Amino acid sequence: MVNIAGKVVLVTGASSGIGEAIARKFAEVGARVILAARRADRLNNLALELGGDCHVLELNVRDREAVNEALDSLPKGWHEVDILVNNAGLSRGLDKLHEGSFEGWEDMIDTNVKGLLWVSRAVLPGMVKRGRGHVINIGSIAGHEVYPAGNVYCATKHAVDALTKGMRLDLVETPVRVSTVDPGLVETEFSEVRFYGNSDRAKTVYQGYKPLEGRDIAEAVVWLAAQPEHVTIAQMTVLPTAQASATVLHKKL
Ligand code: NDP
Ligand code: 8X3
Repeated sequence: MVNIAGKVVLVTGASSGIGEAIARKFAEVGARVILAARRADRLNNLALELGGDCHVLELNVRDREAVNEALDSLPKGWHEVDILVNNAGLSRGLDKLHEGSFEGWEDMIDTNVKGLLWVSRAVLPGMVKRGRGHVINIGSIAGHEVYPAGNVYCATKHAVDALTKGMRLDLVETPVRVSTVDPGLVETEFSEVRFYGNSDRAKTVYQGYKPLEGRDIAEAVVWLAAQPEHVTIAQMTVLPTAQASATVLHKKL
């Protein structure tokens, strides 16, 4: 197994949900974690709580120039990212395509697809140069199936799946590993963001069954990163036991 202790791990979207849980888990096993997201206040609180070797990086992944500047400005000792977790992402709305919101579409495409590209493009050359690294993308069951009114969100997660496969092909001559972890329903702030702050509607998404928690995904991510260097877990789908597919969920209401 690879010893994760001392590795530099960059987690995007570390201010909430799955990303926060991933950052916590990596810190727990002794990694040096770069906590990246827009809400620096949350990141600072998390860094204080973790108390270990953390670096806070205020970052909007949608802003290509800001991504390059932020990564260039990492202090000495934090430049050499060993593990990149492309987790920052969101959904906006749940509407039929012909009734969809242009702004919501841009939020999703710019964050889930372009943001992942900007960060990966900034980090990967260093990994290739150093001859080591691991990119772990957080996709979704929505990257393998499409559900009604999921149109653009599902398209962005299908894009994450395609980009994961593309990266793996392009990096095959290097030791850099590329994986995707694709969750089903995880109780986070995801639905609150999707429904523009309507917390009553958001809560109903997770009622009547036991959803995943961020830490379930964090366990999978850290396990996968700890596999020996010659082992790439290419793709892992993690579902709540009550969920069989993107559209089949057993609820007891
Ligand atoms: P949360 O809303 O709890 O967390 C989303 C994170 O993404 C936040 O930390 C947020 O930070 C960050 N983020 C959003 N936009 C940006 C941006 N422009 N720049 C930097 N960071 C950004 O949701 P989840 O934890 O559930 O979502 C994490 C990932 O998991 C997403 O990619 C999502 O698609 C995926 N996923 C979620 C599932 C679920 O059921 N919850 C299932 C499958 C996949 P901030 O606002 O501070 O910038
Ligand atoms: C998030 C899970 O089913 O809401 O990717 O798309 S779902």
